[in-house]
Amino acid sequence: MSTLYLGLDASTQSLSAVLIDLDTRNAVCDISLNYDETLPHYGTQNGVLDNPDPKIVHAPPLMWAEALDALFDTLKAEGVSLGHIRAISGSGQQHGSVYLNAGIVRALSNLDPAKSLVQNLDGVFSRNTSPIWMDSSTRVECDEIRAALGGLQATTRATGSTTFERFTGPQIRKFYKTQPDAYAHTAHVMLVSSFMASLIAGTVAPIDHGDGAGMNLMDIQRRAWHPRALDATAPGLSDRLPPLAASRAVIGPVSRYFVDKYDFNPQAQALVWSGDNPNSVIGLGLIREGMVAISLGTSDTYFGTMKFCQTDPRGEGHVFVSPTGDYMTLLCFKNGSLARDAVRKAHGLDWDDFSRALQSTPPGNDGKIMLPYFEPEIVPNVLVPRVHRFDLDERDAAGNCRAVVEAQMMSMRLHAEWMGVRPSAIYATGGASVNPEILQIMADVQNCPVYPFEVTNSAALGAALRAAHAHLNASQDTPWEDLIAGIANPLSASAVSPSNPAVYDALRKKYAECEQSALGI
Ligand code: XUL
Repeated sequence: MSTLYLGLDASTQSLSAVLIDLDTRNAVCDISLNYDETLPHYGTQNGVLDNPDPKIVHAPPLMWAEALDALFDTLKAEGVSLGHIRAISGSGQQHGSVYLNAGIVRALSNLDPAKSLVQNLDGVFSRNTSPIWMDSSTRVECDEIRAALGGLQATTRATGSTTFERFTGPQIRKFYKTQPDAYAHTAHVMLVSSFMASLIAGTVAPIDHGDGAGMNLMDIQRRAWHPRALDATAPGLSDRLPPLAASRAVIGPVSRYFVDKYDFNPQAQALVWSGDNPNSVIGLGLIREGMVAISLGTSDTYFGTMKFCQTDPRGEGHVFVSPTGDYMTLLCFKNGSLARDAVRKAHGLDWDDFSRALQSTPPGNDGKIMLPYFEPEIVPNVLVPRVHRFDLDERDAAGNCRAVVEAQMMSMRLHAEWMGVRPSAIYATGGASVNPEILQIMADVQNCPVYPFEVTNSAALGAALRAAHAHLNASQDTPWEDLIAGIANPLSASAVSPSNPAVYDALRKKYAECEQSALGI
């Protein structure tokens, strides 16, 4: 019998499944079900509901439950051996919250396989929609909670991040303030991750430390609910939250619902779920301090593993708990491919021309610097977009191409310094990671090797690996290194080594000074 582990990923637009076979070290199944296409009756666009106020972004939690049935129907119809799965875990888009009345406990423990999950969940929601991470409507509540916790630095030290509009605490506070009756009828507040885990396990699931850290409610050092943060958020909140747990925690066997309906083994274990970013840390193999992934997408993100909990005194970055039990950091730079594209288009270039421009200009760009805030920026915090140029002519096409990429890489290095951990290896993912010139600049600025690493579904893969790790470690010691070998490793043959690091030591100082003078910090 093969040894299968299942990882699910309830992301913004789809529910995905990755099934790994540890005997052959292969992903035997990797499927994704798009909410808009498969479940059009919820009326979502890109997985979210339309709202006249662009700051309000919600999704229907019932849709996620229906997607779970649809996904298992598909897997069963395709003949996937669900009965061979030993353990299941999952990943949820971070920060989103689900509100349920007291009826959920009974509904979960009596899930009837003759009905759908949607029918089983009839009448259990105290709020029909879930605010998700794209919601930015809680500025006032952020200010209130931050003030109650003693300001930006105190909040960051206490919960790992300062208050952010999308984080769950400010969202819960807004719900309590604007719909006090519905809040009073709420017996359980769950995250997307813990809601989905509750369905699989047939009981109210704990929230894991990784996703709990994205709520502004968890004491990041003690990994326990933070009583003052709870008080600052909403009355009676501690009674409405589940316990916190390490991400290797087993909730119990899968619910009978899945055994009877989809032929799961009754002994298959249901694990706690975590957020998509903590899961991706595992799916990308970032299991040791100093291992960093840089994703070059619409926005660029920088995330990595650190042993000790350092928080960002400027409040720009986040600290979550990694599934390895270490800490992980996340920095999001809004002007990623957005800015690279804006420069390319402004000079009428295609991507081959852009690469040629990088090849034809020297590392360090003869001291020409750009601050590429084409859009408001998250790191550093820039509210009013503006592109600044220093010793750089706006008409210099090649100089501007190099300047935007060097700026992005220097900004990442500069704004990750608070972590106190220098990267030893960087895994580059996302669309622009296919460009060797961009990776060379990354390697030079960070002065460490860069490995291009194309993975799809790193969150679902990470969840499957977490399931395997927890299941195997119940009977034998299986280090993360052994588990991920050959599954979540990049190809070392394609590494890009630093060749001009010294140039950037000087340029980084100049870049920091330009940033300080432009932003008045
Ligand atoms: C992280 C964040 C996003 C979501 C996307 O803080 O908001 O990455 O987790 O699903």
